Amino acid sequence: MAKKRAAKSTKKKATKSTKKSIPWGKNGKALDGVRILDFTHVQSGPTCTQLLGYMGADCIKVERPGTGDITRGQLRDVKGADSLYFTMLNGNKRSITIDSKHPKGKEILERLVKECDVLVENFAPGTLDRMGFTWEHVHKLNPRMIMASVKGFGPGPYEECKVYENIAQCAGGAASTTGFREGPPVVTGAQIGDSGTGLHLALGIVAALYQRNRTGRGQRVLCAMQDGVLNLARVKLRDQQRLKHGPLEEYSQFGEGVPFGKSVPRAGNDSGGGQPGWILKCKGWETDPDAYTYFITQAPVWEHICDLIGKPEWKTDPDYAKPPARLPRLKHIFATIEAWTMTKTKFEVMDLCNQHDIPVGPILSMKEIAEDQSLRDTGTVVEVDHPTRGKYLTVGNPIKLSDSPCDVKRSPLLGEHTEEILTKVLGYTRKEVADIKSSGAITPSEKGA
Ligand code: CAO
Repeated sequence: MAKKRAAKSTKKKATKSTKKSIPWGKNGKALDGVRILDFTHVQSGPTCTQLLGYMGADCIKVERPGTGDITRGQLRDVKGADSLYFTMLNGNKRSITIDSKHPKGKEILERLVKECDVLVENFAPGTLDRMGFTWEHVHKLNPRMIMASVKGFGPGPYEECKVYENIAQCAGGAASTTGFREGPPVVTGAQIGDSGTGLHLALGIVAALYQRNRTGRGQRVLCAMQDGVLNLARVKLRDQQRLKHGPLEEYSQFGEGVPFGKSVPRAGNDSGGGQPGWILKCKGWETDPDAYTYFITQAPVWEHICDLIGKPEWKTDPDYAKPPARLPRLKHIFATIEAWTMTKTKFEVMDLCNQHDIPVGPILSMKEIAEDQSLRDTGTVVEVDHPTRGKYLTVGNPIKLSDSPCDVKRSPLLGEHTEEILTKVLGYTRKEVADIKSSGAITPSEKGA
């Protein structure tokens, strides 16, 4: 059935897309007609399916009766309402409760497998197999099904391990290369292990959907969090190899005369690219923890920098005029620039530098981001209304498609769409739904197990 529906919708879309009269953004969404069996929880999997939902896929989130996704109740700020942890990761989805260990629950899940195009899951290794949904079984039920998984590690010594965000950051090389040389490894606030891997998985899914157009069959898509983090930390693996050929001259430790060891060191706020940069204090730093700017001494605008900070003599001084001469003096150069930035607010620095194409960026606090009108205007920060918690902010689709605008919808309540999915998607009759209800397959068991 999934095959028929997909073929029909592709044909429909092809006819429609030839109609030039349909204005941009009015011809449906990029993933219209794609139905996702969203068996994800916590963060990595939900990030992936939310993105697919933003692009038009119908995401049917399967949750355990009674409790649902564990994050509904984690880090709660409003008593009795779904947490922001949950609501900000599960927009544009429908929720159905199914006890996957109940025989009737298994039957409903099997019917969903037949009706959906993609199964996305991020259970602990082996969990889905124990539920009876091995790849072989899923593929047999629906050969067109794409089965996409996030796991902590790929095949190898750690493949059975459970993994959370920070473990992935550590195992993927991010933590050992983040922080200051003198201090311990540091994890970053950006969720590169969870959300980063969800993003990778979403790409794998759309690629598999595209290939299915040609082959007619589904496939497995696996993203290991360690791999996802390493992909984002690939510049550090680059530097590891460069170390064999001498010191990393763009790291400030080179200028400070500190020898390099065998592995890529933590680089503090060094820019990591070929253009040296650092975080500098701005006016008000004594009381405002975010009164800082990132400042890049990009070579093509060096002369403008010298003029702006009141050091015109550096333009011709052989110790400062050319990038290689500056490398051993970066600490002094940034201290001098900082003496100037400390006389301006971070926004004044931004204004003044941008007049000369000098790349700088204010360190924005989350408060400033939440209040930023331009991010609201582009739909990157969106306010949605929720029946039990009221209005909340979420992050909309960071990927902007010119013909597939994103309408951000609130997250579903637990089991909000159970009946709708059972009847409209799976074709159960009212009588059958009543029987399912009394079987305990979609409601919490009386024993509270
Ligand atoms: N009905 C009945 N049971 C259900 C169910 C449902 N609808 N949904 C889940 N369950 C059960 C599972 O069957 C499993 O039971 P068993 O252990 O008896 O098989 C149980 O819930 C727990 O699932 P889990 O093992 O995936 O979850 P956990 O809380 O123990 O571990 C996590 C969480 C995230 C560490 C683990 O899922 C994991 O490693 N996932 C892969 C990597 C990942 O995505 N990590 C990022 C998480 S976001 O920070």
